[in-house]
Amino acid sequence: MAVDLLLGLQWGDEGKGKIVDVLTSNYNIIARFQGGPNAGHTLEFDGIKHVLRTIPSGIFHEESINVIGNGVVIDPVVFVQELDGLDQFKIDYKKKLIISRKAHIILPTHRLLDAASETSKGKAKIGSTLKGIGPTYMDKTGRNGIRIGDLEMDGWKEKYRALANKHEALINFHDVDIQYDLNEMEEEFFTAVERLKELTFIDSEEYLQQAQKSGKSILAEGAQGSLLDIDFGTYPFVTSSNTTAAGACTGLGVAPNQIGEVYGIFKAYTTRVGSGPFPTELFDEVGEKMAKVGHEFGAVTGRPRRCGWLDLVALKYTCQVNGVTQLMMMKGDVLSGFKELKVCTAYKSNDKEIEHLPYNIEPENVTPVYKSFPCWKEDLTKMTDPSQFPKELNEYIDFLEKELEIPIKIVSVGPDRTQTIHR
Ligand code: 2SA
Ligand code: MG
Repeated sequence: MAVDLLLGLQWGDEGKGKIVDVLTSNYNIIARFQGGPNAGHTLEFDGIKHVLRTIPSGIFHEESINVIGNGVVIDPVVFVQELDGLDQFKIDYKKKLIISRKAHIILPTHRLLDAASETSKGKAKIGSTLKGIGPTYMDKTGRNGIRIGDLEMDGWKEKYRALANKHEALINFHDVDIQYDLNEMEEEFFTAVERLKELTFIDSEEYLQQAQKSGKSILAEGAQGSLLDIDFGTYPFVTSSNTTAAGACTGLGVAPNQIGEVYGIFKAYTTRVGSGPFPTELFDEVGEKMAKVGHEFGAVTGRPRRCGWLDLVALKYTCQVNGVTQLMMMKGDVLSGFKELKVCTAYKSNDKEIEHLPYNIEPENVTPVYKSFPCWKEDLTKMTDPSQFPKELNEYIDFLEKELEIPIKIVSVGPDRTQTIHR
């Protein structure tokens, strides 16, 4: 059976956690392939809200196996906090959570390096979540990293010490004032590692190939969004992994011809946390209303998210890079009662209208060109069927489908599992 993918098409926080949770009953295995505890996947059901960071969003389902693939970076300290969270709900994660030996480990000094690097950049900072993501992937590509499989071998602590010492020298090199107690951080880290070692480590590429052969269905769960992709995102204001479809191949060991459906998730408007260009960003009360009604705050850091209109130029680009086959529109309910809606259909750049995403989308190079729509007034949150959709919402959906040439199969009308409408 093919491996289906679920990806965010904007700058993250599109609602991937919720949709994986909704789709999980169709899949035997849910696998994460990139990113790490910088992700915050929010799931809501039975009146409780859960935020997952490294653990795949299938963990709450009785039957599904959850795989953390080789492309993921794991912070044992955060991971154990996540396990503690699951303990409260009596989730038997020892049975349904498995980790690739090839996944890299975030060390305490990676977190410090992240902070030192960001502080030294001053105003030019990336707006990192400070979880040590960038430095860990740097050590991966620099061939210095420590992997989950190392924990099963003798001598990994020496390797750890050598790397941590090097990191300390690098932190000093940044010459910034960060306060920390490394001994305390290491104690917490080594304790967490012991707990992590109670879980099952596997060669996940082999596991997933065998699972496919035996007819198991697999859903790969993306983290962050396509515009944060290290190659195709708004570099350098991106994360350090490939968040696009290709990342699932390298992050799980799945071949390109084994990919089936590519589900692309987008919000009916756009949000972004952290720094970097955002052509359709709103700085007025309309943007404030989106943030307020949509509860647009970072699931991990609590940072307020920047809000703006839907950017179709960017969305077309990410649909293309990912080969999206089905779309899911989230948070249309947030826009109910807005005076009007706008969609950016092109950019004005050097006095020309362009419809592709150019290299530079900083404000000095592009100005959005908008098409306006009347907005729906009805509360969507109680709706259960597309036949109840107001005319204006249908018009909005039809327009987007026509422009993107991909069907919108799910419309989400609220955070809860049940507030999901299939078309
Ligand atoms: P990093 O930490 O090095 O990956 O940060 C680099 C950029 O990537 C952005 N980024 C994110 N954007 C949206 N959501 C993310 N996850 C959390 C959430 C974020 C939070 O789901 O709410 O709680 O603040 C996420 N992770 C990374 C980040 O803002 C930088 O622009
Ligand atoms: Mg999130």
